[in-house]
Amino acid sequence: MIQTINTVPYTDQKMGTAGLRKKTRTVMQKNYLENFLQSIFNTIPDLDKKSFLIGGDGRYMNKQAIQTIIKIAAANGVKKLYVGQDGLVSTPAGSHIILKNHLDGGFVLSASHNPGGIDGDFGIKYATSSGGQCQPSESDAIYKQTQTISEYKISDCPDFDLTKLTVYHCENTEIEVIDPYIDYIEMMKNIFDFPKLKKLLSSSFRFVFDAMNGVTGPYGKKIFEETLGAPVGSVINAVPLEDFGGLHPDPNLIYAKHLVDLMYSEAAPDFAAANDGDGDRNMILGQGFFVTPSDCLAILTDNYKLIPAYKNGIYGVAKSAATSMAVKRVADKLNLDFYEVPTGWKYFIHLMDSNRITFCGEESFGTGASHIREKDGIWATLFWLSIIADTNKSVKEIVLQHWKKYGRTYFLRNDFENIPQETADKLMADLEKKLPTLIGKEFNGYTVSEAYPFIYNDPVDHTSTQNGLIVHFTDGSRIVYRLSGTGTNGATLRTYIERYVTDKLLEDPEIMLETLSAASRTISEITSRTGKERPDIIT
Ligand code: VG1
Ligand code: CO
Repeated sequence: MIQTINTVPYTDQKMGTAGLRKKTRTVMQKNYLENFLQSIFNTIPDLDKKSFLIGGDGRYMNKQAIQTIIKIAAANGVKKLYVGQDGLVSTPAGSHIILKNHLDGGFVLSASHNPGGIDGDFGIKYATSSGGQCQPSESDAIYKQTQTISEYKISDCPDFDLTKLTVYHCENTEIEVIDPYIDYIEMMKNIFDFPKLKKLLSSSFRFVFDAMNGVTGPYGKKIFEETLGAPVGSVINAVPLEDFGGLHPDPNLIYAKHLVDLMYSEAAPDFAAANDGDGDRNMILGQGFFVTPSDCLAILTDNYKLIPAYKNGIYGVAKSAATSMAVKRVADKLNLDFYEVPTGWKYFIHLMDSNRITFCGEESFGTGASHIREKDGIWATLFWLSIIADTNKSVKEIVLQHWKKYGRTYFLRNDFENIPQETADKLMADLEKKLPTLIGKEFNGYTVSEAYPFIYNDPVDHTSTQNGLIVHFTDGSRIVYRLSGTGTNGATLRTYIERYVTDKLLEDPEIMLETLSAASRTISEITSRTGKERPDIIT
């Protein structure tokens, strides 16, 4: 039976850089999830002809939320739902399932790399038939609904057992529990040379894949151990846990410290990769060596010919504005088209759909390609393994060779967290006004050559001045300022600092960027406005 429940709106359900992301306890409030879901369905016509995917990264409240989505979708007359077995699906595999089956969209329940648990975060990435997250015009329409919603529809059908691969019915909706792994693995086999990778992983090559207790555990086991022959135990933190075992499932030098420590120790294996909670981010490490995500994109692009799916040529490449210019140097050399977009993977979708790019990436540990419409942590890992299998070089040798050829872009992201929203908004507004006056001025020896807000117009509905402020210096260095759209504690100011050199290839990035980082603080007046002398997190 379908029930119509009266409700009152929540006014904070605006989607950010990657869907709706909130404290778990916020989402647990009465009708919070229901309102958001009904608001989405209110914007979609002809639901009786529409099919959606549901799954998540296994975090706290996933299972319950899936049952709620099923009941609300059924009450709204949705034709069919595909649900990942055990409620699991990684963000990249979800994108593939939507595209392969021509679904009308999907709900990936994840706050990505944010911690889980009742005191952690919860999130919903709402994807459309594009296979990627909805566009700003679509999230605006949904947000409007959330502000005026007065009722939602829900079925009283029972909870379904999602451990079995079977078909259920709720109202007129068919619910099929699907294997969330098989199609994704098949796609990877079609991109990479699996026999060659198998030779590497079943040799004496020592490999670790850290799933950080997120959803890529089972994917990693199936691909690296069962299919490619890596020794059992190569995939660590491989069981998706509701609280990620207390880990902050963000693959970077700070939150994956256990892995970094291993890679800088005597016992270091040859190669390690980590993925975030929902499997779209990656971190690549060699023995005593860390690859920055900006370099990762540049190096993968430079090596595209080694991969069967790309050997006959690729379209162009794109990066978010905040990402370093390293990939641009490769694009120039290889004569590939190059694009720069705002932060957030949704901005790459249009470039992929129009065959303008094949590879893209963000400095926030995201690399991917047009096989799907999300970034893809396992894809990046397989790509690195392919380069190693082909060249027989270590990670460090591969990166060093790249720097010798192209120069090195030192890059750091400084995050100032938990700033009162008003303070952060005022800082950015004042800085934007001040940009023209910076030109020609010198800060710690760096002279500003250009300063402007990043504006993106492709397609036109992406236009926004909220995409960051960019300051260029005469030596090619850059600073980008922007506010995070995924945080759940006040505002986070991110400053992205980069400096390009062709000598001094093996220095410490913090030392190489020290004076430029200090200049970034002077320009933004961060210390006088927030009292923060130093960033809270440097990645
Ligand atoms: C951050 C990153 C951005 C990334 C987004 C989603 O957003 O900076 O590059 O696309 O997270 O990543 P923000 O607005 O906080 O800077 V994930 O792994 O959630 O999908
Ligand atoms: Co993620």
